[in-house]
Amino acid sequence: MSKETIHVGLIGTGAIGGLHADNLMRRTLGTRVVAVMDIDPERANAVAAACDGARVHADAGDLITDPAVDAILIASTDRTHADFAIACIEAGKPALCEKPLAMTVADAERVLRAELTAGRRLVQVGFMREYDLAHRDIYDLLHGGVIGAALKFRSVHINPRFIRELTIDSVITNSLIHDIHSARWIMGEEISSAYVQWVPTDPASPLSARLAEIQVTFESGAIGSLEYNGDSGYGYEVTVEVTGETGSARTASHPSPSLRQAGMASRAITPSWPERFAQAYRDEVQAWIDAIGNNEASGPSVWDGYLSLVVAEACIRSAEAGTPQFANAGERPSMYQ
Ligand code: ISE
Repeated sequence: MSKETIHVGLIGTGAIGGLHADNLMRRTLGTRVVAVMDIDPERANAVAAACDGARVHADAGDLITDPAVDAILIASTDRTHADFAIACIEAGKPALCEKPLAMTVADAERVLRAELTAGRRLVQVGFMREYDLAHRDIYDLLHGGVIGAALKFRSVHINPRFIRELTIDSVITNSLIHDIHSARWIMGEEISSAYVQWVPTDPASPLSARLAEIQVTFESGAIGSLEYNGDSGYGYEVTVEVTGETGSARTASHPSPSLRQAGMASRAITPSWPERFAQAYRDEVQAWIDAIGNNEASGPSVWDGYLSLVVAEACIRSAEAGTPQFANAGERPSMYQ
């Protein structure tokens, strides 16, 4: 699409939708938001006003097919992502779909089939950690051969405090889905099995999850652990470490400077994900817009979104069974090589 300015329609104007709108309007070259939709009209109107009077649609389908809209950013509630992604594919319009791509493998397969039928990649999935410099450093060290073959992957994902109580299933599909993708992306190979353990937020609600850990094995025989804390009470941190044959690489999880004062050494810890990944979100949407302008696909694909759900469902089965469960990646279609 060789256009000066890519006109984006935004579905979902909550926390992440509002952040994307602000980035698209104020920090991204070659684009503007021309239409928004949200089930909360007040929220939609407020974001539309902040987007120089973008059109407000009451229906997502109308926004997707609006001739003034070139591309769609899907930031609505998780359970709506698959249907909206399919609608964008059927409209022949590129989309950036926030994670997760779907809530189930079956729904992710519907998106995959729609894109394979379309014969071209149209949907990028919002695994923004691929644009985080700390994560890219780990990727570059491993794939540059600096630490030898990878033997172990470890991620630690710490949320400050969740108001809404999350079950182990929703922690897996909403939060740990990031770590599942990071593990596949950085290790460059598929996860073959997963074993889930967790600590309930409330012993009276055994499916509630305050802490969780997924132990994984990779196709090469490497191992991994994906650790989650949903209620740290102190801040937000994401750390990744890869141990290789000749060394290990760990992200500097505190990008802030070290402060020494009054006999103490301290570092500020980001309060939550918008602050920790502020630059990654900007780079993610700039890469998406640039790719659209060059008629290319970029970033995490529908195949990545589908495989993250394949692993997530193996995790959910493991949580139910209390045993390790296999994740079968299947044959990668040539369109995603
Ligand atoms: C949230 O939806 C995000 O995507 C954040 O990146 C993640 O850290 C958080 O756990 C999720 O709830």
